[in-house]
Amino acid sequence: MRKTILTSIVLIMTLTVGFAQSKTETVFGVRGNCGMCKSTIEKSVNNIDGVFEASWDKETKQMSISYDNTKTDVMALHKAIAKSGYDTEKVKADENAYNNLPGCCQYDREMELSAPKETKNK
Ligand SMILES: [Cu+2]
Repeated sequence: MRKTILTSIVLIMTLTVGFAQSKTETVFGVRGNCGMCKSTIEKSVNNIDGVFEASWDKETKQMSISYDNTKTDVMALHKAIAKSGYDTEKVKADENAYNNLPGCCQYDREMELSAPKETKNK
C-alpha cells in the first residue's frame, strides 16, 4: 500500500514536470525609461516564435516572459532585446540601436538592475 502511494506520487511529479517543461517563465532586468521603451522592449521579443507573453514594468525594470522552451531559449530573448537597443542583465544593447532611440528613451547605461531568480521551471 505504502509503495503504491509512493509510486503514484513519483508518477504525478514526473508528469507535472513533463508538462511544465515546454512553457517556461523567466524574469530579468532590462534598462529603460518610459512607455515607449516598454512597447519597443516587448515588441522585440513578441516577434520571436515561441513567445506567449512578454511584459516589462517601467517602475521595477523587470521583464517577464513566458515562452515555449522547445522553440526558443533565454539567451535568444536577451539578445533580441539587446538588438532593439536595450541593456538586459546579461547582454549589452547594440550601440547603433541605442543611439537611434528617441532622446527620452536613451536611458542611463549605469542604471541599477536588481537580479531576481533567473528561470523558473528549469
Ligand atoms: Cu522610452
